[in-house]
Amino acid sequence: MDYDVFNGDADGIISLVQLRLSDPRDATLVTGRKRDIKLLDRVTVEPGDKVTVLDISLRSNHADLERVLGEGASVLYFDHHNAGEGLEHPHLETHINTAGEICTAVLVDQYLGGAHRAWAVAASFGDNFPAMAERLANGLDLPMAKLRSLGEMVNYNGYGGSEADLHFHPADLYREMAGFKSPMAFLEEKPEVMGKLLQGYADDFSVAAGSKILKSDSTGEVRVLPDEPGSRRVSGMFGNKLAQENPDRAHAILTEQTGGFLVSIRAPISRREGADKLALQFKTGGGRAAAAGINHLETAELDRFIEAFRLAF
Ligand SMILES: [Mn+2]
Repeated sequence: MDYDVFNGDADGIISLVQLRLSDPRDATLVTGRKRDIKLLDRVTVEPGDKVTVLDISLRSNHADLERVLGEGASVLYFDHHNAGEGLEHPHLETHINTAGEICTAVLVDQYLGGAHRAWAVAASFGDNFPAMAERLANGLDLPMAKLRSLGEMVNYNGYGGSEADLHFHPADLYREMAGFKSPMAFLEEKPEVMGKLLQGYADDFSVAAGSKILKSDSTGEVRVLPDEPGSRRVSGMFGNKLAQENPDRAHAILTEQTGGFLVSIRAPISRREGADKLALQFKTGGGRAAAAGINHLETAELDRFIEAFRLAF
C-alpha cells in the first residue's frame, strides 16, 4: 500500500492535488487538522511501499520517518518547516526549503516545472504568502481574487478543536478538489464546496464579532467566545483580524470549555512582546513573545488572568 501523508491545510492539500495531477496514484490518505503535524506515526508500511509526505516538519516526524524507511519504504518528502538535523537515506528524497515566503506548494510547483501553477497560487494565498502568490502569477491571466478566497477558505477549514469541528475532513476536501486541472475548473464545477466554506466562515465570524467583551481599552481587549465548534474554528483568525485592525492593542481570545477557557494571546503588532510572559504565569501556558496561549484557564482564575493581562500590556 502506498501512502499520501499531508497537512490538512491549504498548502498540504493543494500540494497533493498538484502532485497527483502529474503522477496519479491510488494511495491511502493520512491527514488531519492543521495543528496535527505528527502524521507519520499513523503509517505502517511493507517493503517497497511508496510514501509521499507534504507540509509537515521533518523534525517533528524524524523518528517515524526513520522507522518507515527502516521498514523498507521509499519516501518522497516536500516541506518548508524546520527540519531539525534532517535525515539521509538512500530511499529518501527530500525537497526542503525553509526560506521565507516558500511554502510546500511552491516546492511542488518547482518540482513539476510549474505544471499546475494556478493551484500553487491558491495555496500560497492560503498559507498567507500573498506576495509569493503574486510573483507566481506574474504574466499569467489568473482570477486572483477567486484564488485568494479559495486558499483562505481551505486554510480556514483546517482549524478546529477536533476533526469533528471541521466542515470537511481534510481527506474529503482533498477528494473534492483532486483531479481538477485548475482551481478555476474546480470552482466552476463544484461551487457547493466553496459555498459551504464561505457560509460557515461568515457565520463563525458574525458569532465571534458579537462575542462578550470582558475588558477593552486602548491598550488591550479580552473577549470570550462560546463553547461551540464555530468558536474553535475561527478563534485564531478572529484574533489575528482584531490585531491587524488595532496594531497598538494586545488581544486575548478566550473560548469557553468545560471548567474554564482555552486562551489565545496576541501581543500588539507594533511591539511584538509579552505574550509568552503572560501565558507562563498560568499552569498550562506557553508560546512565543508575539503569540502565546493557555490550554486551560480555570474559571476561578479568570479575574487573575484579566489583571495579569492589564499589567502585561
Ligand atoms: Mn505550509
